[in-house]
Amino acid sequence: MSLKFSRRTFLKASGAVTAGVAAATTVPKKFLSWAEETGQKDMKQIPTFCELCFWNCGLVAKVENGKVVKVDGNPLSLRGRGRLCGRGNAALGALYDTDRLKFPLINIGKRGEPVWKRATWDEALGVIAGKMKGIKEKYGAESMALIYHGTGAAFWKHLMHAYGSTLSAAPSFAQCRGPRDIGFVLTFGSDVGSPEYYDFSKSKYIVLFGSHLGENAHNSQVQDIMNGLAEGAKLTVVDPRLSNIASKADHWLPIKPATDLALILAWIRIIIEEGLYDKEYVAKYATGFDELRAAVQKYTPQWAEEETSIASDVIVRVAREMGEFAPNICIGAGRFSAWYGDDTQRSRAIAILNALLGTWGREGGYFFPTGAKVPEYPGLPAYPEHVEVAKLDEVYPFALLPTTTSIKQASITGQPRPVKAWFVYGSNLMKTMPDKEETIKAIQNLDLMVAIDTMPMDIINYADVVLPECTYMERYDNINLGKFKGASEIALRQPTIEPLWESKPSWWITKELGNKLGLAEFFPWKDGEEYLAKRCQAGNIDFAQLKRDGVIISKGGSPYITAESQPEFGTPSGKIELYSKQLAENGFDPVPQFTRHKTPPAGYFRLLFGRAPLHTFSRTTNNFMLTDLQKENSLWINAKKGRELGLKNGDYVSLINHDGVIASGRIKVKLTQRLRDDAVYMNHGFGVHAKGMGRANGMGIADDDLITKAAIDPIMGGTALRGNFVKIVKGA
Ligand SMILES: Nc1nc2c(c(=O)[nH]1)N[C@H]1C(S)=C(S)[C@@H](COP(=O)(O)OP(=O)(O)OC[C@H]3O[C@@H](n4cnc5c(=O)[nH]c(N)nc54)[C@H](O)[C@@H]3O)O[C@H]1N2
Ligand SMILES: Nc1nc2c(c(=O)[nH]1)N[C@H]1C(S)=C(S)[C@@H](COP(=O)(O)OP(=O)(O)OC[C@H]3O[C@@H](n4cnc5c(=O)[nH]c(N)nc54)[C@H](O)[C@@H]3O)O[C@H]1N2
Ligand code: SF4
Ligand SMILES: [Mo]
Repeated sequence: MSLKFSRRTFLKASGAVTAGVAAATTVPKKFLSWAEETGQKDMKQIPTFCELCFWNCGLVAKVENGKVVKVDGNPLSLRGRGRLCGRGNAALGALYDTDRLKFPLINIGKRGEPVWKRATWDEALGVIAGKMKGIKEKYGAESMALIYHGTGAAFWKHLMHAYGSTLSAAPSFAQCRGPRDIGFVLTFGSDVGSPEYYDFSKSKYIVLFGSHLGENAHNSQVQDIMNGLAEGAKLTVVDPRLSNIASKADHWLPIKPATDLALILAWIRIIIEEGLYDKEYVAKYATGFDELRAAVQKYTPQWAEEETSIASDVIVRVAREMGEFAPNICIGAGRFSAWYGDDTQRSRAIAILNALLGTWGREGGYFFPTGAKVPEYPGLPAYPEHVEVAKLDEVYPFALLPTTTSIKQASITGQPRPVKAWFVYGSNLMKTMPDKEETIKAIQNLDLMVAIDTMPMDIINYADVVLPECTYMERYDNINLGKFKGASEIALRQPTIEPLWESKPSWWITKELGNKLGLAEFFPWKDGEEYLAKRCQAGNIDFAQLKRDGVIISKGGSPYITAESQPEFGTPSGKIELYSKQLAENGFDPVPQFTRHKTPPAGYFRLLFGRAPLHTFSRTTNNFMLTDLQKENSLWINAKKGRELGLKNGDYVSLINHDGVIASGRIKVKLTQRLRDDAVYMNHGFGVHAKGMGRANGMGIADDDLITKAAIDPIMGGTALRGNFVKIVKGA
């Protein structure tokens, strides 16, 4: 295997533009005097940040008599800029949900058919520690895996490392961003960050594939694109569905699903053949231009029209517009990219298109971010030496991080080495990973399964022990570092009230469990506050200011290429790789090539899904402030096609997939002209099966019930979720 890039090289690429620390910003006075102005003198205002999705916008909680009564955006936060999205405003609905997990639980029944016994923390952690010791003795510490999503996972990673395992994976990689990240790392030697390094507000032209911004409600990014459009940026959106952002576009290209790569390759060809690319930029920064040119010759506009159903003259016109506005153009990399199985190659093609147009490091394209660092807690002992055992992701040579896909496979087969225990932190795997049967099989093979969650979600029913974490409004978490244009952000999560019921923060749970495992020396901090204060002190960061303002912003760094600020590409050649030798050496196409995907058989539709603007996956589906606004999902069907099938708006139907799997529950029909007639569309996150989720249980249908097939991206192990076909069954 010749995996030439490493986390270090890619960090180096972004480190090149790390800023010096500049003058600190403070909260405007008006903002601080809010309580006085409104006569609420007893009202405390505590800044922290949101965890209702991973944008982590800064918020300020208004707390009266030990109760949070309101949240507002923190004007200093670079992720929110004083605003919260609809979900972020519903913090009280997450905090005061009476369905929350309140006590540790031990399953005295079976996995999948639990019988819960309420336990004390001491008892629950004792059971886990006992099992962990046994597993380490029998199979080695590396047989224990952490599967995670969210800020609090940092403490769990620390515990795992101290115990001796480095095995951790996130569905937000293999089931989400992984293909995009790897496609860009292979091309530019850097991923596109989170928040993405899009310079939308300065763009003259924007192209999006899917990326339904506005429904995908990442706060500052939505603000940026709207600012860009207000300033006159032109927009092309490629999407089989007229998404909200497509409705604002100059061109909506309702592409045949699964054919984006054909369109991108045709665009690459036109841009090369018509000489629309940035010749100086390509000559200076890129390698492999001639090989690229030769490899895309066959992808003519006429050929692409056949594949994509987009008229060839439209394809040519948009390519020429891109050339006209280059380099102040941002061709979005997307975020959820685990679509069809060749996703790394599609993402690479998007990266190549950006490279040809010279958008990397250019105004209105991709900016160079400014990063910040906070030192680790001082004086911690070294982690036990990591003994190299068989790599789980050997078969996916460019899986930069271990994947849930490989952990699942190793849990079932014991190959290339056994995985015998899972900690699942903040990840509702039953809805998140494709092929539930297989996920259940993997879990049934484990010796220990622990879920750390805030809500009684589907996943907890498969756990042996459930640990109730308090919500983000009640705890300290690890420091959050953000890289932005010309500024970095250090953000603090701090409790706005004491944890409710017997829920506890992760810093506490991991410390107690660490003590029981004989690892006390790895947890020397008295509490979460002291942990954070010491780290800040070690980095000369004013912790008092951080507590008061919620964030510390440092300005500096050059966002664009200038004579003094030259890009560094963390690829093996040190250049943008239009042709990838690494891919060729590992048996993959060095320049992306099109392969045709299956289309739905007669009577079936392709199942497409996306985000509900006012929900985050399943994590908000029980939130009483949000269920008021949307309590179930609906099934979008092309109006003409729907009428042919005898369907009316508001009818309830059920769905069966190509493998004969029937989704439980029913879903409301929405007939629309905003969707092609070969696909149906729904919001992900609904159709929650867990009984303890009072408001969410049984509302709508779960896309995940129907995703039984997932092509695996051979390059990095991502599981493609959009290769499933469904039939509509009337009269549900
Ligand atoms: N409100 C809200 N916002 C969220 C989240 C949330 O849960 N709620 N989740 C966040 C997370 S983790 C992520 S990863 C992002 C995901 O959000 P995105 O990265 O924007 O997801 P996409 O899959 O790119 O976009 C969905 C769109 O892709 C279209 N689509 C389907 N198939 C195809 C195809 O073959 N080609 C093309 N061109 N388009 C297609 C669908 O019609 C839909 O409009 O959203 C984030 N933002
Ligand atoms: N079918 C299908 N599968 C998908 C997707 C899809 O659209 N359709 N989307 C994919 C994408 S883009 C992503 S990013 C992944 C995300 O999938 P996951 O990693 O599963 O992330 P979430 O769905 O946000 O996880 C929510 C879980 O975290 C819990 N939780 C919420 N807050 C906290 C907290 O503060 N502490 C703890 N300990 N737990 C908390 C919730 O109760 C819930 O159980 O799913 C992927 N899988
Ligand atoms: S985008 Fe909305 S849900 Fe996500 S962190 Fe920001 S306010 Fe919270
Ligand atoms: Mo995601």
